[in-house]
Amino acid sequence: MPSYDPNNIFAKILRGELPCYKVYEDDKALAFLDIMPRAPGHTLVLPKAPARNILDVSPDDFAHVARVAQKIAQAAMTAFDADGITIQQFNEGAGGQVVFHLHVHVIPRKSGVAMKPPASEKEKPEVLAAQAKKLAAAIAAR
Ligand code: DGP
Repeated sequence: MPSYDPNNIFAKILRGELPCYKVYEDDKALAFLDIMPRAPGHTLVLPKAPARNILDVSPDDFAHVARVAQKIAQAAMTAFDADGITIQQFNEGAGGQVVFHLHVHVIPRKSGVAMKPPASEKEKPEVLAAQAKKLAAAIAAR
């Protein structure tokens, strides 16, 4: 497996070198909206520690990311009036991974509404900003 590249786009977001629509942060994890959402509220949860994917992440960091993903899924059910949640997590190119800092996708779903294809369309900044505010408030209220 290739080694971790500290110049991947999510590493730059974690260092504050690039912006994001943040919904949650603690000492070990950061969560922000996917800018090419497959459904409204599509969120990415990352460990702060460098990890390429499930193959090299520490079990404790992965467990913490899972805890944060659950918190976000529960909040997203109300914030986006969702009927369900899809969780996705890809590993290496062959596994569908495009950005090589581990991340878990939390995707709110409505009954009968298909997800858009991966990375198909950039959402408008004002829409993402409003959604991030709404989801962050729902997480903080839990
Ligand atoms: P994957 O590695 O296959 O899990 O896909 C990466 C996801 O990251 C994809 O859904 C699109 C999203 N994405 C790509 N670039 C950026 C970015 O600069 N900011 C944010 N927030 N999301 C991004």
